[in-house]
Amino acid sequence: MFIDQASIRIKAGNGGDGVISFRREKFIPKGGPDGGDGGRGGDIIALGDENVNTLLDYRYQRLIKADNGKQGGGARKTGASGDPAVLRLPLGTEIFEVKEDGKRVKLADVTKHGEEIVIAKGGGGGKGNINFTNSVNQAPRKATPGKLTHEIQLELVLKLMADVGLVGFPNAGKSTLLSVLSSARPKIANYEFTTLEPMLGVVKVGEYQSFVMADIPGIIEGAHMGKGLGLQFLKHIQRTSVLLFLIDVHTENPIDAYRTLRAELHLYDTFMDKKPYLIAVSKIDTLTEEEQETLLPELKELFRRELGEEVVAISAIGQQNIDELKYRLYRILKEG
Ligand SMILES: Nc1nc2c(ncn2[C@@H]2O[C@H](COP(=O)(O)OP(=O)(O)OP(=O)(O)O)[C@@H](O)[C@H]2O)c(=O)[nH]1
Ligand SMILES: [Mg+2]
Repeated sequence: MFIDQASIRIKAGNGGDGVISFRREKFIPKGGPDGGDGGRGGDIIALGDENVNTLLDYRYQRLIKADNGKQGGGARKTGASGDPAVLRLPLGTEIFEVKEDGKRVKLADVTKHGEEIVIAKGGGGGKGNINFTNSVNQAPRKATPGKLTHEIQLELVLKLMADVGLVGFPNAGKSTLLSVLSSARPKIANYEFTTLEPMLGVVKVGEYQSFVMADIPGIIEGAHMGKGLGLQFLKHIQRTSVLLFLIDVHTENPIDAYRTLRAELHLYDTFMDKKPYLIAVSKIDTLTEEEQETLLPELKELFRRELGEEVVAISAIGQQNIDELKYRLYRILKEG
């Protein structure tokens, strides 16, 4: 199951206490102080892991604790440090602390594989009585306790990391396109809202280059008010560099369709307006040869006239202009 949001509580380890202890040795009646320091508590660490794709694990783990530091010992022994607790997170996870008043403060954004970020530090160990000896007091009966940590409420939000995000009405052929361009195998069917969760695919460009494309559920008018599957999935294309609008060639009014998609995106996040993009008309294999020669140029001209846009006409199933689309997307990506 794909889960892109989770609430958890975390608690870094407490510091171990420092101890009061005195040397006891044969023939030495009064040994000096030898109480060691407490160990540090374990940290809570976020670790980016490209093999993790969902926040599912965190749905069921409500409190994640790191180990406490151990108390110090005699003979100047420092207590053992507590083991950290490591949260393995999918790349693209944003970590927020939720304060008591409900305010959210961003703590980290996990974007790289292997990247480690300390989310909460373990408490420092207390001082043992060896630290309190001075010229006046050679036998201090003083040690300090380890530092206590407290629980923190976190919210994890996964925003997939992709270069190109697919935007279109349901049934436009988004998943089919991803399946043709990459080795991803999304569910494809001739009904609306086939795709219920986002999926990523790696698109190879030439021998050495590639980019990542994200397929998300279809968008309909009113999505910003929760219609259809709503706009919750748009967060997964929020940080893509390029948007690819896909419009079924049989759409009655393709210009309106494009404007509707734009409006919904805008209502979700005005930043979407600023992203580089490309518009493609899909399923052109369903047109007769004659229609391809008459209707397509008309459609392209319409987009030029009304919006000043150059659209690409493609067929995923018929493999028409798929390479052109790929290279154009790649060029836009490189140019930014
Ligand atoms: N003839 C033809 N059919 C296509 C093409 N691309 C997609 N289709 C068909 O259109 C239907 C919808 O395709 P999907 O890829 O599931 O569409 P989608 O945009 O992912 O749909 P949602 O996930 O519901 O938003 C399927 O029956 C596909 O076989 C194409 O290039 N040519
Ligand atoms: Mg789909």
